[in-house]
Amino acid sequence: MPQGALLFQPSHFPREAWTDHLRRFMPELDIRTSFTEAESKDIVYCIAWRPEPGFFARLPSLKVVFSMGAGVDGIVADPTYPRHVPLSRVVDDTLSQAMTEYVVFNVLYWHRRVRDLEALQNLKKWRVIAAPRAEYVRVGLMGMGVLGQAAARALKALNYRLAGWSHSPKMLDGVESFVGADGLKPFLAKTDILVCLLPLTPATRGILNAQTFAALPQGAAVINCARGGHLIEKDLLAALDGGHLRGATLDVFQTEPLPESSPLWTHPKVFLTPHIAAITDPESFMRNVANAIRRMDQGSPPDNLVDFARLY
Ligand code: OXD
Repeated sequence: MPQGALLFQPSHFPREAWTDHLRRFMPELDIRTSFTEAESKDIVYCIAWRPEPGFFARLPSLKVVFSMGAGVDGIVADPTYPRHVPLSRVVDDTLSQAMTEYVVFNVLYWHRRVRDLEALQNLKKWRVIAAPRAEYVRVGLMGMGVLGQAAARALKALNYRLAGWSHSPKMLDGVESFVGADGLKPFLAKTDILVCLLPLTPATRGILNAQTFAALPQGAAVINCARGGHLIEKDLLAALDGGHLRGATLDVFQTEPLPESSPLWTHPKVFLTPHIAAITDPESFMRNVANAIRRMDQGSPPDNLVDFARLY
């Protein structure tokens, strides 16, 4: 029997729909969606997504926080997050599958020149655009964690030439591994389609910048499905407008929702989506939360804990 209540913090999600799943998996759990100061001590479990800074200071009895996403940057951004409280992030086959679909679709989008073909269709122009064979297209994955590895396996099945760049060496059959600061330039030099799946940390913030784009071969494309904070938007626009980059897919932005005034909305070389690359599946997520709480009651820690030294 869980000791204490669970708070579902995310305010812009349909709370009832999400918490109903948890009620089904754990009817005995006291689930709350708000609290007064007097009630704050009851809350020992918390499901969070981008809370206001200072939010965690109001919860003195926390035993665990469950991030509603794979990325936890929006949670650790709160300086009052108590670092002794374990933070569990989403690692789930449904999320990996969704991200893999998004990455594969967008690699194909730039490889098979869908943007150019659509433009021709709009002009009613019949012009053959032949795409190179996949084995000659070099796809570079920045970030070789669970999501990067899942995407790599699917791209490999399509015969792409693959490389991965990561903080520590990751050996995956058919994927050339590049590591750390020294490995970045050689990795970029061999990348026709760059996919960013990195966690957002102080070390990776702004990594998609003018220098990075200049190190890519002429005509490369960039896909950012990690965080808006990775990208220096004005550097991307300069690289697209200057002709060095062929195109970009963006799912995430510095400011979300993307303001109407952003030039990215209408840029002819940008395909953008509203942060939907891989949306956490409520049922699967809540099943995992219920299992983790049960395990904690029996004295075991939850899975997929964030290492606060690395911030992922
Ligand atoms: C995530 C996200 O972190 O959806 O999972 O952005």
